[in-house]
Amino acid sequence: MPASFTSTGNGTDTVRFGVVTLFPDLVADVAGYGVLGRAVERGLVALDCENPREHATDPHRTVDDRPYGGGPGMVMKYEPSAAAIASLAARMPAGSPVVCLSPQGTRFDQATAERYAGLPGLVLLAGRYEGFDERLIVDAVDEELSLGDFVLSGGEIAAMAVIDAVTRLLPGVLGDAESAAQESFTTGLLDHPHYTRPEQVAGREVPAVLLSGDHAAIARWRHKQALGRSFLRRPDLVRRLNLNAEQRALLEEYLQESGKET
Ligand code: 9D3
Repeated sequence: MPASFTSTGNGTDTVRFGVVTLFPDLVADVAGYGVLGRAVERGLVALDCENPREHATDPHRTVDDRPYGGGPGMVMKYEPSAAAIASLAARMPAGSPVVCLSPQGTRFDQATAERYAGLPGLVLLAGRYEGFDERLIVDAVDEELSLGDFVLSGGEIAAMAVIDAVTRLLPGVLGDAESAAQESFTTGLLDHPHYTRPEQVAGREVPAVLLSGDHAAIARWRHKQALGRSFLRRPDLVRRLNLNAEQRALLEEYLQESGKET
């Protein structure tokens, strides 16, 4: 088979996500909706949870303990989480990296999602409390990922964000229309604004060009909007792009029309 016909490169076109979590029901519930839910139903992705609590050996099934050195919060114990990872690993394809969701991780982005979409499987560690004993991270974790600089109550919602973003990139998951729309994200710009019926609502009109039927003019307007909004809201994205002369002219036009100056 030529390389251009291969998809995930794992030979089965199923990506397996293993999640170590104290809340497996939360993970299963979130995975039941929308694009991800359909991908699971169709066997394009498999989801498999393992709960450290099932690997706690004491009568109280303890998974956390007080931090050495003192201070607030609790730390997830090494042994129950290590045993959960080992159990899960036995059901994962060879070469599935272990990724820990953590505020200390590097920022998750679309490039990371694309890299994971080429793997046969991925083990995601979702912590609670202050996170895992550092020795578990050193011994068992290949990468630490964060969603950004804000505080979540645990790693599960972050793990689901990773699973959702990766799943959308797998062949056959999105329909043709959705796949085509997704490609525009890869331009590295924010989206242009969207409008639907009615033509007038709350005294506000649809921009006339979108009703003109002039497809070239519409494409130019959308590109101008995408450039202008990206420049104002996400200058970091625009700097990375190195705009060509035509794009700089479009951006100039946007800024003039919006009453801002270069
Ligand atoms: C308020 C608790 N903290 C004391 C300074 C630190 C802290 C520990 C554990 C903050 C958050 C968490 C739980 N967060 C995650 O597991 C997490 C996360 C996040 O909080 N923000 C962005 N990305 C991620 S990925 C996993």
